[in-house]
Amino acid sequence: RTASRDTAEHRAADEAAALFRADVIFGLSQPQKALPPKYFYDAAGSRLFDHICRLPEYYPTRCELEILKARAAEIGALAGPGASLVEFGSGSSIKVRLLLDAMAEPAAYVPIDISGPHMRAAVARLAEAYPAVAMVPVEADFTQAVRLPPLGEGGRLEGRRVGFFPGSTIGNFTPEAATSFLAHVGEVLGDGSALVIGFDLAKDRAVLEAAYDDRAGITAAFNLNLLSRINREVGADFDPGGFRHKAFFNGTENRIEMHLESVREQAVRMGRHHFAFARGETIHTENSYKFSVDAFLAMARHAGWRQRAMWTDPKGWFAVAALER
Ligand code: AVJ
Repeated sequence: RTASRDTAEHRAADEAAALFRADVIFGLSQPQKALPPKYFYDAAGSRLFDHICRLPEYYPTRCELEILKARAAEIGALAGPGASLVEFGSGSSIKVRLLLDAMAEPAAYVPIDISGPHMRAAVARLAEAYPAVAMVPVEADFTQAVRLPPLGEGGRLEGRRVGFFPGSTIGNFTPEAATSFLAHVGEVLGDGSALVIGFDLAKDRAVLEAAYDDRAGITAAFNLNLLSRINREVGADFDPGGFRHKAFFNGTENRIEMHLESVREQAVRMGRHHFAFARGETIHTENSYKFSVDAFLAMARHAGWRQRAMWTDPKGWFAVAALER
């Protein structure tokens, strides 16, 4: 270990790698093997996800953009002048432009994302378009406790703090975990803050299943990329060709489930660990919960948020809530 490697940044990277390894070993040791969906987003996975958002079957992005465009002025008004926008899981930071354009003199944009390089590239593009807005990227796993950096003359974020959590990423959490996450976001943003949050609505099974199993196979590639990432970063020997993408709506739990199904009996090695797969056995890689407006609002209320506004697209497929505390 050289001195130059021993920087805070490298220590953080080593820690993240150790956590990834531990999460993989834990997840693959369960009776129902499972992996956390946050690990989809390495460089290749982030690019595949951006592709998913443009697929004809993947309606959430288009529906949400339609709502945000129609309601941008209202969101700008509730933010008020000089507000700071904090985005949880910012990815390519495309939707946020609609909000920044509608806000009066936004003070700062604070994207929080687990995929550092992808986020920094997006922030560099944004900084050019919004030279007056302070760009404060935070490379962090927003499902863990995050602290906002101090900002502004008083060492605090200026203006109102407006959280932005688009895309129905809240649907990755179980309802219990979603409620505690919403409470955590409330503590991070503080009293007097607002939260603009998108969530996906229950709808026809065929529409849902097509959105998570597109004809071009991009969602399949996104799901399978997780195995290549584990091979590369944790030193496993998955044969991605030995698994197939599976996505279905679980009507009891109101969620799309994604799995990777082993097409044959096989074993996977990871250092001294050894994971056996029966033919047809799956790794559960993602839940994407679909909500009713009432069920969503019940979670938000339990987490200490009040409803300020609730909007849906004309088809009633997706919803955006504006919450306050
Ligand atoms: C980023 C969690 C909102 O659940 O729709 C898209 C991820 N997975 N296609 C979703 C995803 C497969 C997406 N979220």
